[in-house]
Amino acid sequence: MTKIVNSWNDFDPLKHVIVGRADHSCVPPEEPATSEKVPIDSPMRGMWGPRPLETVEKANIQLDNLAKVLQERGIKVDRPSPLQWNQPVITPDFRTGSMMTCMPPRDTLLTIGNEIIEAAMSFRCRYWEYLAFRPLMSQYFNEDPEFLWTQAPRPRLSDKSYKHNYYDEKISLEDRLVRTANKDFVTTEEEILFDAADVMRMGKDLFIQHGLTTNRKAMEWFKRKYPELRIHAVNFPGDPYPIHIDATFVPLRPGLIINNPHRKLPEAQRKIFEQNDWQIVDAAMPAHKEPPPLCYSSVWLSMNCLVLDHKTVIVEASEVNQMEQMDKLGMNVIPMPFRDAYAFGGGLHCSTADVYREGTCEDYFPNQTGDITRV
Ligand code: ABU
Repeated sequence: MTKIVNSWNDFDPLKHVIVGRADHSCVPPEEPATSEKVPIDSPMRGMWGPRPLETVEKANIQLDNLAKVLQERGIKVDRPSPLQWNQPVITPDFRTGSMMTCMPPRDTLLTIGNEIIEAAMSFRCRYWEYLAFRPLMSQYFNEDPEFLWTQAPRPRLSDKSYKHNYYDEKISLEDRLVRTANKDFVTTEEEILFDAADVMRMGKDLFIQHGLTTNRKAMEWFKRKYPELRIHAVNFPGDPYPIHIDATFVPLRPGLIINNPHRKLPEAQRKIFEQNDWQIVDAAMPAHKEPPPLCYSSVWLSMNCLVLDHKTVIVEASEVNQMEQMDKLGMNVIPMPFRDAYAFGGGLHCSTADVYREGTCEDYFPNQTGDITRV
Protein backbone atom coordinates (compact mmCIF):
# COMPACT_ATOMS: atom_id res chain seq x y z
CA MET A 1 0.00 0.00 0.00
CA THR A 2 1.36 3.39 -0.96
CA LYS A 3 0.48 6.49 0.97
CA ILE A 4 0.70 9.41 -1.41
CA VAL A 5 -1.39 12.21 0.06
CA ASN A 6 -0.79 13.61 3.55
CA SER A 7 -0.34 17.21 4.65
CA TRP A 8 -1.66 19.05 7.71
CA ASN A 9 0.21 22.33 7.61
CA ASP A 10 2.65 24.46 5.61
CA PHE A 11 5.83 23.77 7.56
CA ASP A 12 6.39 20.06 8.21
CA PRO A 13 9.01 18.37 5.97
CA LEU A 14 7.84 18.55 2.36
CA LYS A 15 8.20 15.32 0.38
CA HIS A 16 5.86 15.65 -2.60
CA VAL A 17 4.44 18.75 -4.25
CA ILE A 18 2.70 20.01 -7.38
CA VAL A 19 4.42 22.89 -9.22
CA GLY A 20 2.24 24.85 -11.66
CA ARG A 21 2.81 25.63 -15.34
CA ALA A 22 2.32 28.88 -17.24
CA ASP A 23 1.51 27.41 -20.69
CA HIS A 24 -1.38 29.03 -22.58
CA SER A 25 -2.08 31.47 -19.71
CA CYS A 26 -4.49 34.31 -20.39
CA VAL A 27 -5.36 37.63 -18.85
CA PRO A 28 -9.08 36.99 -18.33
CA PRO A 29 -11.76 39.49 -19.29
CA GLU A 30 -13.32 41.54 -16.52
CA GLU A 31 -16.11 39.87 -14.61
CA PRO A 32 -17.94 40.69 -11.38
CA ALA A 33 -15.32 38.98 -9.20
CA THR A 34 -12.13 40.10 -10.92
CA SER A 35 -12.89 43.69 -11.76
CA GLU A 36 -12.65 44.30 -8.05
CA LYS A 37 -9.11 42.94 -7.89
CA VAL A 38 -7.48 44.77 -10.78
CA PRO A 39 -6.39 48.14 -9.38
CA ILE A 40 -7.93 51.17 -11.12
CA ASP A 41 -4.57 52.43 -12.37
CA SER A 42 -3.37 49.01 -13.55
CA PRO A 43 -2.42 48.65 -17.24
CA MET A 44 -4.33 45.35 -17.10
CA ARG A 45 -7.65 47.19 -16.98
CA GLY A 46 -9.67 46.50 -20.08
CA MET A 47 -7.03 44.15 -21.47
CA TRP A 48 -7.51 40.44 -21.95
CA GLY A 49 -6.40 37.49 -24.04
CA PRO A 50 -3.36 35.21 -24.25
CA ARG A 51 -0.30 36.45 -22.42
CA PRO A 52 2.74 37.25 -24.61
CA LEU A 53 4.60 34.06 -25.48
CA GLU A 54 7.99 35.33 -24.34
CA THR A 55 6.59 36.04 -20.86
CA VAL A 56 5.10 32.54 -20.72
CA GLU A 57 8.47 31.06 -21.67
CA LYS A 58 10.31 33.10 -19.04
CA ALA A 59 7.81 32.10 -16.36
CA ASN A 60 8.13 28.44 -17.31
CA ILE A 61 11.92 28.62 -17.05
CA GLN A 62 11.58 29.75 -13.43
CA LEU A 63 8.83 27.24 -12.64
CA ASP A 64 10.92 24.42 -14.16
CA ASN A 65 13.92 25.57 -12.15
CA LEU A 66 11.87 25.54 -8.93
CA ALA A 67 10.80 21.97 -9.76
CA LYS A 68 14.43 20.98 -10.45
CA VAL A 69 15.75 22.44 -7.18
CA LEU A 70 13.02 20.68 -5.22
CA GLN A 71 13.80 17.38 -6.97
CA GLU A 72 17.50 17.79 -6.21
CA ARG A 73 16.53 17.99 -2.54
CA GLY A 74 14.71 14.65 -2.81
CA ILE A 75 11.20 16.14 -3.08
CA LYS A 76 8.92 14.48 -5.63
CA VAL A 77 7.41 17.01 -8.04
CA ASP A 78 4.31 16.60 -10.18
CA ARG A 79 3.13 19.02 -12.84
CA PRO A 80 -0.41 19.80 -14.07
CA SER A 81 -1.69 19.36 -17.64
CA PRO A 82 -2.52 22.87 -18.88
CA LEU A 83 -5.69 23.35 -20.91
CA GLN A 84 -5.91 25.69 -23.86
CA TRP A 85 -7.03 28.52 -21.56
CA ASN A 86 -8.01 30.82 -24.42
CA GLN A 87 -11.51 29.36 -24.66
CA PRO A 88 -14.76 30.81 -23.35
CA VAL A 89 -16.53 29.44 -20.28
CA ILE A 90 -20.23 28.98 -20.95
CA THR A 91 -22.69 27.59 -18.42
CA PRO A 92 -26.49 28.00 -18.02
CA ASP A 93 -25.71 30.89 -15.63
CA PHE A 94 -22.94 32.90 -17.24
CA ARG A 95 -20.55 33.35 -20.12
CA THR A 96 -17.01 34.73 -19.98
CA GLY A 97 -14.48 35.13 -22.77
CA SER A 98 -11.56 33.04 -21.52
CA MET A 99 -10.10 30.98 -18.72
CA MET A 100 -6.88 31.90 -16.92
CA THR A 101 -4.03 29.50 -16.06
CA CYS A 102 -2.86 26.59 -13.90
CA MET A 103 0.23 28.33 -12.62
CA PRO A 104 -1.07 28.68 -9.03
CA PRO A 105 -2.31 25.25 -7.87
CA ARG A 106 -2.45 26.61 -4.31
CA ASP A 107 -5.65 28.50 -5.19
CA THR A 108 -7.41 25.45 -6.59
CA LEU A 109 -6.33 22.48 -4.45
CA LEU A 110 -6.57 22.26 -0.67
CA THR A 111 -4.85 19.32 1.02
CA ILE A 112 -6.14 18.40 4.46
CA GLY A 113 -4.62 15.19 5.75
CA ASN A 114 -5.28 12.42 3.21
CA GLU A 115 -7.84 14.51 1.30
CA ILE A 116 -7.49 17.00 -1.55
CA ILE A 117 -10.43 19.34 -2.10
CA GLU A 118 -11.04 21.06 -5.42
CA ALA A 119 -12.07 24.54 -4.28
CA ALA A 120 -15.36 26.35 -5.01
CA MET A 121 -13.70 29.34 -6.65
CA SER A 122 -15.48 32.62 -7.25
CA PHE A 123 -13.85 33.74 -10.51
CA ARG A 124 -15.86 32.67 -13.52
CA CYS A 125 -12.65 32.45 -15.57
CA ARG A 126 -11.37 29.81 -13.14
CA TYR A 127 -14.44 27.59 -13.39
CA TRP A 128 -12.62 24.73 -15.14
CA GLU A 129 -9.16 25.22 -13.69
CA TYR A 130 -9.33 22.04 -11.60
CA LEU A 131 -9.36 20.02 -14.85
CA ALA A 132 -5.62 20.68 -15.26
CA PHE A 133 -5.04 18.68 -12.08
CA ARG A 134 -7.44 15.84 -12.85
CA PRO A 135 -4.76 13.48 -14.31
CA LEU A 136 -2.79 13.84 -11.06
CA MET A 137 -5.87 13.43 -8.86
CA SER A 138 -6.80 10.33 -10.79
CA GLN A 139 -3.28 8.92 -10.40
CA TYR A 140 -3.26 9.56 -6.63
CA PHE A 141 -6.67 7.90 -6.41
CA ASN A 142 -5.45 4.83 -8.28
CA GLU A 143 -2.26 4.49 -6.26
CA ASP A 144 -3.26 5.54 -2.73
CA PRO A 145 -6.20 3.58 -1.31
CA GLU A 146 -6.60 6.11 1.50
CA PHE A 147 -6.70 9.20 -0.71
CA LEU A 148 -9.98 11.10 -0.48
CA TRP A 149 -10.76 13.05 -3.64
CA THR A 150 -13.34 15.75 -2.97
CA GLN A 151 -14.95 18.47 -4.96
CA ALA A 152 -16.54 21.24 -2.90
CA PRO A 153 -20.13 22.03 -3.95
CA ARG A 154 -19.84 23.54 -7.43
CA PRO A 155 -20.92 27.18 -7.34
CA ARG A 156 -23.20 28.41 -10.09
CA LEU A 157 -21.59 31.87 -10.15
CA SER A 158 -24.79 33.43 -11.39
CA ASP A 159 -25.34 37.16 -10.95
CA LYS A 160 -26.72 36.44 -7.48
CA SER A 161 -23.23 35.52 -6.28
CA TYR A 162 -21.88 39.07 -6.61
CA LYS A 163 -22.76 42.56 -5.44
CA HIS A 164 -23.10 44.31 -8.75
CA ASN A 165 -22.62 47.86 -7.66
CA TYR A 166 -19.73 46.95 -5.45
CA TYR A 167 -17.18 47.89 -8.06
CA ASP A 168 -17.22 51.61 -8.68
CA GLU A 169 -14.23 53.48 -10.06
CA LYS A 170 -15.13 56.55 -8.02
CA ILE A 171 -14.45 54.78 -4.73
CA SER A 172 -11.26 56.07 -3.15
CA LEU A 173 -8.60 53.84 -1.63
CA GLU A 174 -9.64 55.08 1.83
CA ASP A 175 -13.27 54.10 1.23
CA ARG A 176 -12.16 50.77 -0.10
CA LEU A 177 -10.15 50.15 3.06
CA VAL A 178 -13.16 51.05 5.24
CA ARG A 179 -15.27 48.64 3.25
CA THR A 180 -12.87 45.69 3.53
CA ALA A 181 -12.28 46.43 7.24
CA ASN A 182 -16.07 46.19 7.65
CA LYS A 183 -15.98 42.82 5.86
CA ASP A 184 -18.00 44.13 2.94
CA PHE A 185 -16.78 42.14 -0.08
CA VAL A 186 -17.81 41.67 -3.70
CA THR A 187 -19.16 38.15 -3.17
CA THR A 188 -22.55 37.52 -1.57
CA GLU A 189 -23.61 34.66 0.69
CA GLU A 190 -25.76 33.10 -2.03
CA GLU A 191 -23.57 30.01 -2.24
CA ILE A 192 -20.36 28.47 -0.89
CA LEU A 193 -17.32 30.25 -2.34
CA PHE A 194 -13.66 29.83 -1.48
CA ASP A 195 -10.18 29.76 -2.93
CA ALA A 196 -7.94 27.15 -1.33
CA ALA A 197 -5.27 29.81 -0.74
CA ASP A 198 -7.54 31.55 1.76
CA VAL A 199 -7.19 28.60 4.13
CA MET A 200 -4.22 28.45 6.50
CA ARG A 201 -3.87 24.86 7.71
CA MET A 202 -2.58 24.28 11.23
CA GLY A 203 -3.38 20.68 12.10
CA LYS A 204 -6.59 20.67 14.14
CA ASP A 205 -7.22 24.33 13.31
CA LEU A 206 -8.08 25.92 9.97
CA PHE A 207 -7.76 29.72 9.85
CA ILE A 208 -9.76 31.01 6.90
CA GLN A 209 -9.53 34.53 5.51
CA HIS A 210 -12.87 36.22 4.90
CA GLY A 211 -12.24 38.37 1.82
CA LEU A 212 -12.99 38.92 -1.84
CA THR A 213 -12.63 35.23 -2.76
CA THR A 214 -13.97 33.43 0.33
CA ASN A 215 -17.29 33.96 2.08
CA ARG A 216 -18.83 32.97 5.42
CA LYS A 217 -20.89 30.21 3.87
CA ALA A 218 -17.65 28.44 2.93
CA MET A 219 -16.56 28.55 6.56
CA GLU A 220 -19.86 26.99 7.58
CA TRP A 221 -19.24 24.27 4.98
CA PHE A 222 -15.81 23.52 6.43
CA LYS A 223 -17.30 23.43 9.94
CA ARG A 224 -19.89 20.82 8.95
CA LYS A 225 -17.45 18.83 6.82
CA TYR A 226 -14.79 18.61 9.50
CA PRO A 227 -16.53 18.41 12.91
CA GLU A 228 -13.25 17.14 14.39
CA LEU A 229 -11.39 20.30 13.31
CA ARG A 230 -11.79 23.89 14.58
CA ILE A 231 -12.63 26.53 11.99
CA HIS A 232 -11.60 30.16 12.55
CA ALA A 233 -12.59 33.23 10.54
CA VAL A 234 -9.87 35.86 10.26
CA ASN A 235 -9.68 39.11 8.34
CA PHE A 236 -6.97 41.67 7.75
CA PRO A 237 -7.96 45.35 7.67
CA GLY A 238 -5.43 47.36 5.67
CA ASP A 239 -5.72 45.24 2.56
CA PRO A 240 -7.85 46.95 -0.12
CA TYR A 241 -7.91 43.71 -2.16
CA PRO A 242 -7.98 40.84 0.34
CA ILE A 243 -7.41 37.76 -1.78
CA HIS A 244 -5.54 34.78 -0.30
CA ILE A 245 -3.91 34.58 3.10
CA ASP A 246 -0.44 33.62 1.87
CA ALA A 247 0.99 37.09 1.34
CA THR A 248 -0.50 38.28 4.62
CA PHE A 249 -0.17 35.70 7.39
CA VAL A 250 2.49 33.05 6.82
CA PRO A 251 3.57 30.38 9.32
CA LEU A 252 7.27 29.43 9.26
CA ARG A 253 7.31 26.72 11.92
CA PRO A 254 5.22 25.73 14.94
CA GLY A 255 4.95 28.85 17.13
CA LEU A 256 6.06 31.43 14.54
CA ILE A 257 4.10 33.45 11.98
CA ILE A 258 5.08 36.47 9.91
CA ASN A 259 2.27 39.02 9.43
CA ASN A 260 2.14 41.66 6.70
CA PRO A 261 2.64 44.96 8.62
CA HIS A 262 0.13 46.72 6.33
CA ARG A 263 -2.47 44.01 6.96
CA LYS A 264 -2.30 43.30 10.65
CA LEU A 265 -4.45 40.70 12.30
CA PRO A 266 -6.82 42.68 14.60
CA GLU A 267 -5.97 42.63 18.32
CA ALA A 268 -9.00 40.57 19.33
CA GLN A 269 -8.19 37.90 16.73
CA ARG A 270 -4.58 37.62 17.98
CA LYS A 271 -5.67 36.24 21.32
CA ILE A 272 -5.86 32.62 20.16
CA PHE A 273 -2.23 32.84 18.99
CA GLU A 274 -0.94 34.67 22.05
CA GLN A 275 -2.57 32.38 24.58
CA ASN A 276 -0.98 29.38 22.84
CA ASP A 277 2.49 31.00 22.86
CA TRP A 278 2.67 31.72 19.14
CA GLN A 279 4.82 34.65 18.13
CA ILE A 280 3.49 36.94 15.39
CA VAL A 281 6.29 38.98 13.80
CA ASP A 282 5.89 41.83 11.29
CA ALA A 283 7.22 40.67 7.93
CA ALA A 284 10.12 42.58 6.36
CA MET A 285 9.33 45.27 3.80
CA PRO A 286 9.32 44.10 0.16
CA ALA A 287 12.41 44.92 -1.88
CA HIS A 288 10.28 46.21 -4.78
CA LYS A 289 8.00 49.23 -5.02
CA GLU A 290 5.84 47.73 -7.79
CA PRO A 291 4.84 44.25 -8.88
CA PRO A 292 6.11 43.14 -12.32
CA PRO A 293 4.06 44.16 -15.43
CA LEU A 294 0.63 42.52 -15.91
CA CYS A 295 0.71 41.09 -12.38
CA TYR A 296 -2.46 40.74 -10.29
CA SER A 297 -0.65 40.35 -7.02
CA SER A 298 0.88 42.93 -4.73
CA VAL A 299 4.52 43.55 -3.83
CA TRP A 300 3.85 41.44 -0.74
CA LEU A 301 4.60 38.31 -2.73
CA SER A 302 7.91 39.00 -0.95
CA MET A 303 6.53 36.94 1.96
CA ASN A 304 4.88 34.27 -0.23
CA CYS A 305 7.59 31.73 0.56
CA LEU A 306 7.69 27.94 0.39
CA VAL A 307 8.68 26.35 3.69
CA LEU A 308 10.44 23.00 3.17
CA ASP A 309 10.75 22.09 6.85
CA HIS A 310 10.98 23.84 10.24
CA LYS A 311 14.41 25.23 9.40
CA THR A 312 14.41 25.69 5.61
CA VAL A 313 12.53 28.13 3.40
CA ILE A 314 12.65 29.15 -0.26
CA VAL A 315 12.38 32.92 -0.78
CA GLU A 316 12.36 34.93 -4.02
CA ALA A 317 15.99 35.76 -4.80
CA SER A 318 15.62 39.54 -5.09
CA GLU A 319 13.73 39.87 -1.79
CA VAL A 320 16.80 40.80 0.20
CA ASN A 321 14.90 42.17 3.23
CA GLN A 322 12.74 39.10 3.56
CA MET A 323 15.71 36.77 3.20
CA GLU A 324 17.64 38.66 5.87
CA GLN A 325 14.69 38.51 8.25
CA MET A 326 14.20 34.77 7.67
CA ASP A 327 17.88 34.26 8.42
CA LYS A 328 17.56 36.22 11.69
CA LEU A 329 14.51 34.13 12.57
CA GLY A 330 16.72 31.03 12.38
CA MET A 331 15.71 29.74 8.95
CA ASN A 332 18.13 28.49 6.30
CA VAL A 333 17.17 30.45 3.20
CA ILE A 334 17.28 29.11 -0.36
CA PRO A 335 17.09 32.07 -2.79
CA MET A 336 15.03 31.32 -5.90
CA PRO A 337 14.62 33.67 -8.92
CA PHE A 338 10.85 33.79 -9.45
CA ARG A 339 9.66 37.29 -10.40
CA ASP A 340 9.13 36.28 -14.04
CA ALA A 341 6.43 33.90 -12.81
CA TYR A 342 4.59 36.38 -10.53
CA ALA A 343 2.25 37.74 -13.20
CA PHE A 344 0.87 34.26 -13.83
CA GLY A 345 -0.71 33.91 -10.42
CA GLY A 346 1.64 34.60 -7.56
CA GLY A 347 4.79 33.60 -5.76
CA LEU A 348 6.50 30.46 -4.53
CA HIS A 349 3.68 29.37 -2.24
CA CYS A 350 0.94 30.15 -4.78
CA SER A 351 2.70 28.18 -7.51
CA THR A 352 2.79 24.98 -5.49
CA ALA A 353 0.30 22.66 -3.75
CA ASP A 354 1.17 20.14 -1.08
CA VAL A 355 0.77 16.45 -1.79
CA TYR A 356 2.81 15.00 1.07
CA ARG A 357 4.42 16.47 4.15
CA GLU A 358 5.60 14.35 7.02
CA GLY A 359 3.71 14.72 10.28
CA THR A 360 0.23 14.24 11.63
CA CYS A 361 -2.74 16.30 12.73
CA GLU A 362 -1.27 18.17 15.73
CA ASP A 363 -3.09 20.39 18.19
CA TYR A 364 -1.11 23.64 18.14
CA PHE A 365 -3.86 25.63 19.87
CA PRO A 366 -5.06 23.63 22.89
CA ASN A 367 -6.17 26.77 24.71
CA GLN A 368 -9.25 28.10 22.85
CA THR A 369 -10.66 30.07 25.79
CA GLY A 370 -12.54 33.19 24.70
CA ASP A 371 -11.45 32.83 21.07
CA ILE A 372 -13.61 35.19 18.99
CA THR A 373 -12.56 33.78 15.62
CA ARG A 374 -14.32 30.43 16.01
CA VAL A 375 -17.03 29.75 13.44
N1 ABU B 1 -2.14 35.05 -4.07
C1 ABU B 1 -1.58 35.92 -3.09
C2 ABU B 1 -1.67 37.38 -3.54
C3 ABU B 1 -1.85 38.28 -2.42
C4 ABU B 1 -1.46 39.70 -2.73
O1 ABU B 1 -1.63 40.20 -3.87
O2 ABU B 1 -0.94 40.38 -1.84
